[in-house]
Amino acid sequence: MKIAEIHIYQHDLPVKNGPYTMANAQVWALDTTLVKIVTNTGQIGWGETCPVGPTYAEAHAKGARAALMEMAPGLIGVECLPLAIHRAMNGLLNGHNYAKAAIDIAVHDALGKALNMSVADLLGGAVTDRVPSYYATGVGTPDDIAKLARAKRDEGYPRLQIKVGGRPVEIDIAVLRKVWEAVGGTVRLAVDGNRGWTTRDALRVSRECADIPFIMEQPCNTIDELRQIRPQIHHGMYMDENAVDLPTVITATGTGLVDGFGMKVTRIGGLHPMTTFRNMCEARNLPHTCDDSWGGDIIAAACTHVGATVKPNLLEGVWIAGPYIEGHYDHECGVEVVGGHIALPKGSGLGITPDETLFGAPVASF
Ligand code: 0XW
Ligand code: MG
Repeated sequence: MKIAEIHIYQHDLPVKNGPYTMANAQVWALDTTLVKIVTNTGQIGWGETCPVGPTYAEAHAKGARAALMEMAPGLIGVECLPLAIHRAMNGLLNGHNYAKAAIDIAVHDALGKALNMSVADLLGGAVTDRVPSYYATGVGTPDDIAKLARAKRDEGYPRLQIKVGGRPVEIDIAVLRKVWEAVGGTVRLAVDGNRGWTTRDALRVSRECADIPFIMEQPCNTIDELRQIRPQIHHGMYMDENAVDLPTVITATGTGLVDGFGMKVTRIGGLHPMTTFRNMCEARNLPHTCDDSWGGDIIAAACTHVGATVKPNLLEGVWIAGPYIEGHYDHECGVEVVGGHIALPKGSGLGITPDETLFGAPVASF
């Protein structure tokens, strides 16, 4: 089964009650990119990539489409198999994992549908049909975030991620104290600086909140800064934005730099490298999330399928943008968080049939 056609679409996803605020980004609406592949046997597969604005990661929506257009002509005729497609993509373009991920997801969807297997089973086998999610607050005031934390805990989320950074660190400390007062001990906590703290800020938070058992996610901007604070902090530390590829993950796990990861399926290049990442984490007993930066039902399904294959005690949760956006691509089987958990889509491939009319005409076809 070979790739015969590639179609690229652009679609806007408005943020519910926007903006969504992080240390380095404020987003009102997201520009997502969808990929439809058609094989020489007529099998269709869908992929997606959706950077959360242009400042969160080294990625942006127009860059994703440009990279896809650069690769697409050279992918026609390539076997619709994950390893073959990654080798072909790497031979056509260096880097740009987040664009390659859209093709990778579409290939897994088409392959699963052709074999009548779910993507989770293609990736090694689902160990559950319902994965835990986590709720990520925006950056907000102590009272607002404590109230939100209580509401989301009550909704059934087993884990909360509190966003901090991009403002005086005293406010972040006040938020963490208030959240602990509100939900302490009843839900797992991550504190995500999204690269926004200096090493000075991170050390101060860890010292002044030593009694609060949270993990620190991507507190500072660079790997060198993480290395610098690592021996001095009282909290476990996870890498998110810096984990841009498998070589970086190999070094981070091999040198004991971090205690786990916030991992994005598109940042690492799609489900094929995500499976290698999952296996490396299992070999080193490191917990991680299965997320993406943003996106609709296709990305949400991809994250849920790989999340369902993770050893349960190592799965920190599957984050999807569903609770923050209106509507679904698949009006019947859209991926949703219910009671803080996500049901694994049923059926073959991703288990999602997007309503193509939502996306309009392709911006490019090959
Ligand atoms: C909470 N997320 C998974 C979604 C936002 O895009 C940011 C991200 C993170 O953990 O940094
Ligand atoms: Mg993060």
